[in-house]
Amino acid sequence: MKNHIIGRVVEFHKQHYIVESDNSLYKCYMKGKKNYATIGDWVEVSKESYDKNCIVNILERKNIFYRSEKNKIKKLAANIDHVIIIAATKPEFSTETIANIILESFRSKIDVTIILNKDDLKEDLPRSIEKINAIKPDEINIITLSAKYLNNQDINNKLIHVLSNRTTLLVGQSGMGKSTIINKLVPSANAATNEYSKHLGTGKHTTSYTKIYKLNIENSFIIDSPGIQEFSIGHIKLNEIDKGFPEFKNFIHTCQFYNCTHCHEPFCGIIQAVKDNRIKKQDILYIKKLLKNIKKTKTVIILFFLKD
Ligand SMILES: Nc1nc2c(ncn2[C@@H]2O[C@H](COP(=O)(O)OP(=O)(O)OP(=O)(O)O)[C@@H](O)[C@H]2O)c(=O)[nH]1
Ligand SMILES: [Mg+2]
Ligand SMILES: [Zn+2]
Repeated sequence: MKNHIIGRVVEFHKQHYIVESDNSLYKCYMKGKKNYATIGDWVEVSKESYDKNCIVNILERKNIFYRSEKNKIKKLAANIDHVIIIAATKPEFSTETIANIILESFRSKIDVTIILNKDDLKEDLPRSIEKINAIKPDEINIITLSAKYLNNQDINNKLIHVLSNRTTLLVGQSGMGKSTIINKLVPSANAATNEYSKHLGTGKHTTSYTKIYKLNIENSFIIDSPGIQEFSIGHIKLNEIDKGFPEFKNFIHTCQFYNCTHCHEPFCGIIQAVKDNRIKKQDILYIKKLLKNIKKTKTVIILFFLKD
């Protein structure tokens, strides 16, 4: 199979992919649309011509990060180590969206950091921090910065340690400043940025495709993605999220049923731990907030147990 190569998807456009293999780039299409590849995937490509190659196989993934939109499950990225959620003092951001991204990170067991951008817009800063703190679990760090005025010293002090030695996905609503941060981290990137007021009018985001950039730090990559309009979590099952909650982990192994949903089953370790007050109060409050975002009736029962 001389004309078959293995590479990584480094750009994901609406109709095509760019795959990198041995420092060369290949424009590719997906063979069959059913199980499509996403950014970060390692794939097998059948080389056909200069600008028409076919992805014929997706190699096994370390993980995959999804979002749901109108009951459709969309692949956002694969084989990533870290998610940075970007919010900003302006325009207004949705805490429900942030909570949902946190939940998906828990489900896929990917580390999360939150960046609150545009901290130069001082009058909106305290309220924005308060909004994030209301839904953020303690173990997730929040970094405040101003992408527009970010200098090398800020990058060293605030960002290098969270970006080193991993592939990070930047995700957030339109206008939060994802591409502005990319341009500061990778000056050759030239990622398009735009006044948020302009695209709020049209509902369009500035970045229209997902792309991996190599950082000037060894073994470190960052992914810019188009602004998210809807990040729902219809694809997440309760018995998947629970594994991501540090407090749940200690009790889950005592559930009698391997597929326990911790709602109604007898001999459920979680329900028992809640009854015995062995899950910390602040974690219960946090879990409650997040679970409220999952609009599925089965969570009602656990919410009952998690009453104040
Ligand atoms: N005041 C201020 N404006 C900023 C800052 N960072 C970004 N902006 C501005 O915010 C607007 C949106 O920035 P982008 O980087 O295009 O936002 P994005 O998140 O990539 O947006 P999409 O590609 O649509 O998802 C641009 O006009 C930027 O100049 C900042 O730190 N302070
Ligand atoms: Mg952008
Ligand atoms: Zn259980």
